[in-house]
Amino acid sequence: MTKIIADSLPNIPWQDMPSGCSEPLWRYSENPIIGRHGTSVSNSIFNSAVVPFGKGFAGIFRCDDRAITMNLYAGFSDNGIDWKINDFPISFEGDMEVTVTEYRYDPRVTKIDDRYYITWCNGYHGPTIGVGYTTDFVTFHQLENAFLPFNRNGVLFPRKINGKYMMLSRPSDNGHTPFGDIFLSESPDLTYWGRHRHVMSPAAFEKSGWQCTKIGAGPVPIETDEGWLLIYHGVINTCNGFVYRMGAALLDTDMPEKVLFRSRYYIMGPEMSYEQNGDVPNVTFPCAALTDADTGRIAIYYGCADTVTSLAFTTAERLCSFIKAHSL
Ligand code: BMA
Repeated sequence: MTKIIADSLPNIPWQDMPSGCSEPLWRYSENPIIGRHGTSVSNSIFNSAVVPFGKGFAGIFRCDDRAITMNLYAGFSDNGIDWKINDFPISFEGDMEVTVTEYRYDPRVTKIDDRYYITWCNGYHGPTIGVGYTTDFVTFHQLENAFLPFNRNGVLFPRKINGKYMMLSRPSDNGHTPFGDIFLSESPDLTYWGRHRHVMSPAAFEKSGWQCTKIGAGPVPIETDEGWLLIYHGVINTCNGFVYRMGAALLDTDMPEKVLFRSRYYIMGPEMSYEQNGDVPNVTFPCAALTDADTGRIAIYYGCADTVTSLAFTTAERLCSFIKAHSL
């Protein structure tokens, strides 16, 4: 049995696996959990991140407003399913050269010590990785951008490894990047990042076509007794445009640049109408996962068609067995 090494979360949102399910993940029956008009100003709410907070949950949401301005909004929930999201975007305190907002999107959140760290794709003369933190989801502090433009999908590990903060990221271009590998960088202080290491490239089309164009880290990696469980997105370019599916890999605990297993088959892709239809069709884009160490349960939050937010479930054991049985 694969064991999750983290806190227990008895109130993790959950639905049992439907009988006869043969997939590694199954969807929440009431998806999507957040509709496009989840706030009074939103055009769409997707690619968002949640964490346990107080007796319930808090989150950082990507809301594109009705001017299609991409920004981050805080939200709160008692059960992880019904969310109340602020009508106003987060405003960060910090160096004004860095806090000036061009655009912000695709947040991830992880708790390290007593701070909830947020990483996101931050417009600073092109997309790069913004970093900030909060302790209360009311006041937000912004640190230096982690990297030079252009970069996306910056995801922090939930603890230091060998005494250093660790971040996955995906160097990119200024447009809808037709390439992309996942890299690992380390930092002593969350300001200066270096010792960059290659982790994974897109797969060869012949071997695993769904992830042959680009890949990017999804939720914060989940620590297990078999390594870091990384859920990621993989993209193929088709005659109808990009299709975003989800995959998973196991990375070495002490050297996360070392890939132990990586799924050849996708673990979920756009199949439901809310995943296939929306502002950008055929996108399933995971940005957060809640875990319960006692039961091994995992609840994955993912954006659907760049329009709404949904929930899917699995267990560490089910997902890791799947990756190992169908490894690239
Ligand atoms: C990526 C990002 C994501 C988005 C995806 C599909 O480049 O912009 O936010 O979900 O494209 O449009």
